[in-house]
Amino acid sequence: MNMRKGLAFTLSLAIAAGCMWVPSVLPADAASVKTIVLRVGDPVMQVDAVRTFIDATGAVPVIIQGRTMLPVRAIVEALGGTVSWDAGRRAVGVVLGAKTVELIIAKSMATVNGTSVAIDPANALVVPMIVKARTMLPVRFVAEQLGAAVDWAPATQVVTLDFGGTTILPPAAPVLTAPGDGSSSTDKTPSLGWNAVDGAATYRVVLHKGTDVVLDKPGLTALSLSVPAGLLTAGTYSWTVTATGPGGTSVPQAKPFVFTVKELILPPAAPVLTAPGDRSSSTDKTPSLGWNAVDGAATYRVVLRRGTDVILDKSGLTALSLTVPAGLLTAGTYGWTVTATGPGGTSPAQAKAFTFTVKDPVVQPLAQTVEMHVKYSGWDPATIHIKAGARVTWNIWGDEITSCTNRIIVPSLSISQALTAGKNVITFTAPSAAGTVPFSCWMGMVRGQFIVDP
Ligand SMILES: [Cu+2]
Repeated sequence: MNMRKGLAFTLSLAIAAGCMWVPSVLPADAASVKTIVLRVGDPVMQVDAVRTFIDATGAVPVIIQGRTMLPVRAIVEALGGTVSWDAGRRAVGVVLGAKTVELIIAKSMATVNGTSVAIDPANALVVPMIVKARTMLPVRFVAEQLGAAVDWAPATQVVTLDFGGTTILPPAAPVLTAPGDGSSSTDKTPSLGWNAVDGAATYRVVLHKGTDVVLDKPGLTALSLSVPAGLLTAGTYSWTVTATGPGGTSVPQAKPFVFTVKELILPPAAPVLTAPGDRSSSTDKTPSLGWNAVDGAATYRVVLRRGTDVILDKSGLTALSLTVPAGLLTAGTYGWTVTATGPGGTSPAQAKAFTFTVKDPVVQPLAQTVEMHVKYSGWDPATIHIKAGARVTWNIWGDEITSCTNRIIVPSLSISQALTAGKNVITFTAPSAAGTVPFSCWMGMVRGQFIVDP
């Protein structure tokens, strides 16, 4: 049994017996340390070929939050580094060569060469802690930061820190590329992309929603990862990518990228038009245009056309009808559509516009009845007032008809009618313009006239 092994065995006995003082007999050339082997629960570690106590109190590696925790002073010093303790800030400082790592009790973020680094991106509960007055640090994080490749043998609960003599630095944190930081979209299967980094063999993407890990994908060799369908709902996500290579694992991005998934809100459907019925017609020049409400609509827009001319374009409507203002419509045919707008956008218009026809009201000509008697003296009365455009019923009483007045003519209205005793009725439409309309006996002698009043 060689000297060193004997000493180590004695020391472990001493510890078992409860004595606190332990000398360190590590190799002179700390920088050449290749491997450090620890075992959970075992106060003795192996530095290359040398077995030594982890610390003078017999502290042993323990597993907390699935991570191996232990005082790292002996390890760091075995590598030729230094460990400092700032009681005020409860901060442990580790310096090895150009590498400076600071961890603070109960904090999940450490600082590596001034950059803030998550100790365990997937578990914020992995933090430095004081156990039995010993400062316990996560050995994987510390060792990886110092350039070791860390191996964990679950069966034997042995942790091997391989420094390989040559310190291969862990790769740098990858530069994230897409989706852009702070971007938002309705895409629920975004492709997360990053740039390759030297010394990286694989990448690990960790996607969070708040503190919840939504996706944790290690061992990636591609430079992008499409988020599987069904994983994301509307909300804001943050993600980081670390790179792992022979030199260890990179720090994640100091500031995770963030993107927001918006719920895809579809535009509302085209409203169903209700009134006036399609292709209806009426004399109403202020019709009420009506339509049914549609889901997801906040406002509506009515567009009324005559041919291609836009007669009315009203948007921002919240009601389900619009009365066409007076004075806008004249007789003719109109086409109209209604679109709906909501958070999801604007609906299409109806595939086929509804049409309606406005007719000028058929103004029933004024019906007017006038009386005239045929006398020997002539027509009685010989001047009769009628309304322009009126539908005139001319009752001619043949009281005293002669061979002269047995026929009456109204040349301008092409009227020529025999008159007989009793009631004779002539109907005609008065000229639409004011003026006079002469009439006479068929010979043109016995005269009379209508005065057409406007
Ligand atoms: Cu006559």
